[in-house]
Amino acid sequence: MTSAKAIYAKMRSSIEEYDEDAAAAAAREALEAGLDPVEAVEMGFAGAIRELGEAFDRMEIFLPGLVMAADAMKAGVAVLEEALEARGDVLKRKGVVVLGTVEGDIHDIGKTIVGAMLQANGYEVHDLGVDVPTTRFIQAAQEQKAQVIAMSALLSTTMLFQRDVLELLRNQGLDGKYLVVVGGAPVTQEWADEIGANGYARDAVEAVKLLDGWLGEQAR
Ligand code: B1M
Repeated sequence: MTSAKAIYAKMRSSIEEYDEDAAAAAAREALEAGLDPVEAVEMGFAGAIRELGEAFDRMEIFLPGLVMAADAMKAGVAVLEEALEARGDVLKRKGVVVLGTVEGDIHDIGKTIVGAMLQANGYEVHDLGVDVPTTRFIQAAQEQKAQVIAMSALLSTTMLFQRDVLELLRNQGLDGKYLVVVGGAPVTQEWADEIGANGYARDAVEAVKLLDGWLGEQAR
């Protein structure tokens, strides 16, 4: 059987080569080899896409390249996501989460991984997608009778909308009704504290731990 290291190398080069089919094939190989889907995303795909982001920053590659790399990563993540979601079927529901990437922001890979991990760990996740208007988070939380509002932001300009959602909750007298978790590359614990979010998660695994700390007990 191919080693984990060799599979991660294939996953990595599929992103560097903008190859969607190769990314999906490498993700399937990771599953067949029994690798953990979340670890496979981090070890195989995520490092490569972050390095391309840095190359983009240095103007060594251009936006179309980054878009094609992201498409390859999405094709690979979609394969792993299915496996994560299948895992979730056997678990008891711990709580309802509305999740989205904030207004003005179309980055969806990290958010999708967080959603898949939460679902795999027993949460009912309503993924609102990307570029989600501030009011929509609250409306969806009310409609779905959610306990948690989860917001992803990848841009230092759009993370400000996380604060807007919290302000709107306060203005509507809904302060404390929902547990609010924020995340995304520019987001920090300090930012979460500053805007009055209930929690911050660095990655998908941390997000599950955080929500389990809040809601896990009620499912037991
Ligand atoms: Co964009 N982009 N991008 N981009 N992009 C970044 C974020 C950037 C850091 C790249 C760079 O310049 N080095 C930079 C932001 C700078 C800043 O503001 N600090 C940037 C920029 C500038 C832009 C544009 C403005 C470029 C332009 O047009 N000139 C533009 C903005 C578009 C918009 O949103 N309005 C743009 C566009 C794009 C693409 C469309 C090309 C593509 C996105 C495709 C897609 O998502 N469908 C893209 C990509 C791929 C990136 C990088 C390279 C990779 C993001 C990614 O998918 N990472 C990114 C560089 C970087 O992040 N270092 C970059 C992999 C993913 C697994 O990690 O998303 O961090 P991540 O998610 C993690 C954690 O953050 C966390 O868990 C996840 C799993 O571990 N997490 C949460 C995320 N959400 C969470 C929520 C939680 C908890 C944890 O609870 C709710």
